[in-house]
Amino acid sequence: MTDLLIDLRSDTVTRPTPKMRQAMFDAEVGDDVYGEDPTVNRLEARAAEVCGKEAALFVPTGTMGNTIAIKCLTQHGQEVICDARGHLLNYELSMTAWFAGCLIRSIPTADGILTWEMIEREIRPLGPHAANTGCIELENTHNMAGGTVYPQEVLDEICLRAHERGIGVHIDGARIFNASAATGTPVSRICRHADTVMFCLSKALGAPAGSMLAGPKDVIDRARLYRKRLGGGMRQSGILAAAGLLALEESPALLPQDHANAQFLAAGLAAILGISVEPSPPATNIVIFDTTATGRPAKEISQALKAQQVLMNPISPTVMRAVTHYDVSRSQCQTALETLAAVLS
Ligand code: TLP
Repeated sequence: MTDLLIDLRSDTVTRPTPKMRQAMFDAEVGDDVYGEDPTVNRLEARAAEVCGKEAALFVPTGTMGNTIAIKCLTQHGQEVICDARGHLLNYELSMTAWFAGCLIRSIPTADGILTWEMIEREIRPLGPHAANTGCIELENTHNMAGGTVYPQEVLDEICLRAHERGIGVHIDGARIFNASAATGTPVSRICRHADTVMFCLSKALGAPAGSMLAGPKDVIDRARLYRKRLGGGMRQSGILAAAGLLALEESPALLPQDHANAQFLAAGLAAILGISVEPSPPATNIVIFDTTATGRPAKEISQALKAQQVLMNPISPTVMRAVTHYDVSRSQCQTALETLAAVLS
């Protein structure tokens, strides 16, 4: 990427900071498959502590973290309940089916936020025709619904009621630190009643790679074996964990700036004729906007922007997404808005 580009496609595009690169250079390493990488061990212990869980596992990607969590909380042939726009359902190559052997029962929501009332209606006991519900998956923040955040009482109620029914809950917390920054609630409190939580070091937190899966020790012990089965035993991965540790300690404090930039972007987008932003203002760092009334397909707008060095992805024929992160400044957001206005005029 050249520095001329303003890349709002995702917060996955951040490049490691000079401090992260130095930490990677200096990292003490060992063979993590033998449990001998001191930097990975430190990262796993710290991630467990931040999540308020007994143990945590360093995995290469968020997709692998979710895949393993669902496998650990279900048995072959069960159902997994999630929101209809969930990443688990739409962007993970059906790993729930492929690896865990479960079907997803999705529930449409207005804002990506499920409630116990919605979920309870879809819970199935095992019977001659129905597969039973193995676990519930909640996405916090919700990516494609526009970075929305679970109200804590809604999340708690889902977890506590699900447990009464013997059903586990996994949080896809790829951006749980954004949820924490938006609400002022510590991550450990957000996921207190959930069984497992996955969060990404390589999204809003800015590390070059890696995610964490946290949960009870016996679950994480099993998760470690599944990680190996999936080809995720990474040997001297302390090189990556070193950047992850820095991201975990230092990046959460920067997230309010990304959220303010997203609100700035959303306000500017809403002022452009034909564009509507939903939800507005965005709660975190993801801005979803509808381009229908511009009369131009989202894909075409995206291509025209790209020709002017501004990157934003379409997520449907009439909807686009812009994601703020530490590699886009307020003035670059301003330039992106001016470019979009010019493209549409
Ligand atoms: N999200 C990516 C794309 O896959 C859409 C993005 O650009 O936002 N859960 C959530 C909520 C995610 O947003 C993502 C990635 C993942 C899981 C998967 O993480 P990775 O890409 O590390 O497998």
